[in-house]
Amino acid sequence: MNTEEYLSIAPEIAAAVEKKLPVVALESTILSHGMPYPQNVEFAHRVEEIVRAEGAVPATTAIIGGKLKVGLNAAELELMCRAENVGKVSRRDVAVYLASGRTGATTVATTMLIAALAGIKIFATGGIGGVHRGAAETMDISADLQELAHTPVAVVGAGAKSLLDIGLTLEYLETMGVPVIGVGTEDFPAFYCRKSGYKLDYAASGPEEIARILKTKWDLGLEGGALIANPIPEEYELDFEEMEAVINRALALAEEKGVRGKDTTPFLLTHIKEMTEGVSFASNLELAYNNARVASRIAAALSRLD
Ligand code: PSU
Ligand code: MN
Repeated sequence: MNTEEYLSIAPEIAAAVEKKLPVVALESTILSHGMPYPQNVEFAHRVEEIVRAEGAVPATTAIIGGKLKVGLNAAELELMCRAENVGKVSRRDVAVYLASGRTGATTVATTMLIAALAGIKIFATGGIGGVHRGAAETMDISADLQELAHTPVAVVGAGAKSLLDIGLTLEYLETMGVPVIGVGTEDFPAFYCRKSGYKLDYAASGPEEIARILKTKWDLGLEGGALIANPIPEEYELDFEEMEAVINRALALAEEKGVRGKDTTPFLLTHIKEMTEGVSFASNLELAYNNARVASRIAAALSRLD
């Protein structure tokens, strides 16, 4: 493999990886295609501050100027947040964007891929992509799930939005051998809600236990990552039934407009936000901050074990 010429890692991050200090990867699709400008700028900085406050180094990823960037400066964060001519880059798009010098925001799948190339093991996001409702017909299954099956990075997320088929998403992860570990809960969380109605097999007691599970998995050479399911803090939780109604309306609108492929997730997110008059946005911010906090603690625990 010849990855050096495509990777641009901030010196602080490269040094931390080298010394096995805690580093937490962060994605940029959440900035460019998941949040409005300029609120996303504040979020981008705040989430990095939270990682630092926990004693870890933040590593936001993106594709800029023909490079896989690991660690963005303020101007680069601004570029991703303005999102003018910034595409949404999943695994299949990576080579096209690099070779043609396009600017792209990284999804969960691509952030995992880049993190692994950079030697980063822990990644915090909001929620993962998954099996969409109606996938039996559309075959719309996020590349995030295949990435979790094959790439050795643990993703800390607040479960998945119920715009997805959560049951099928969990089945898929089981088939692909991806551990799904609840943070202090046996309920798989549904992003805005602490419970999705689906149960998990494992509730970890804390970061140390999660770090031990990850180390064991990777020591054994078991391929792939893990999903660390971290529920939204109670005080920011939204009502499940109300969110279901909103999500159903957004899904109906997507159907009516014939939205397909990679546009589906951003379309649904935008409309959910509009329909909830921004209430869901405040919850979205808080769950992502909480994931960054937990991810940093897991990264620190893993660094102590290594
Ligand atoms: N779910 C969210 N917010 C997001 C995403 C998913 O609640 O911002 C983004 C993530 O970057 C995720 C991507 O990796 O959407 C999944 O897109 P797709 O379904 O097209 O694979
Ligand atoms: Mn899709």
